[in-house]
Amino acid sequence: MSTLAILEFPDPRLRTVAAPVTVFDAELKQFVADMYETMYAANGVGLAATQVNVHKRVLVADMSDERNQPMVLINPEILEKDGQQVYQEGCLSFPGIYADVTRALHVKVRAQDVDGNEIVVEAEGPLAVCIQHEMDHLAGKVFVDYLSPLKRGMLLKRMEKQRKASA
Ligand code: GNR
Ligand code: NI
Repeated sequence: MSTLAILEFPDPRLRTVAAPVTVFDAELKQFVADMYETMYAANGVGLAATQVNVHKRVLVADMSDERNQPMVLINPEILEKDGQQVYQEGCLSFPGIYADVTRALHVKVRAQDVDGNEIVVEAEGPLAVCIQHEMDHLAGKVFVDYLSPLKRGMLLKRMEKQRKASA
């Protein structure tokens, strides 16, 4: 296993649209293990393959306090979504910045597991936020895209300042 490097904004590779996974082999299983290791090492609740510069439709998440409920969704598709919630989001690709984003409260997602078997996941609240946030990454979208230009500019300037201060 190994931890993978996480791309940080404004890296243009974060805008890549991921391709569907078609081969469910040992290499994919190794990649998923590396994504878990990377997510846990970075104390993230989720991670999309896009963030580690692999442009395939793979995401991992673990919303549990004990960090012992790993979930992987391959080729995820939203079947249903409803309701609305506002949640303060952060992103490993935007260190140190947080902002409220409005998303669906409840999502029903069809995906595949590492063996290629179909799974259907229903999620509400924070897990639903996380799944939508990760699915956005796979489409080349990031959470600051939802903010007003003014708010986005402020936060990105703040992030740049912190980056320089810690360099
Ligand atoms: O670790 C993460 N925390 C988080 C908090 C609120 C909403 C979404 C997230 S996902 C983020 C990890 C990440 O960047 N995934 O892409
Ligand atoms: Ni993110």
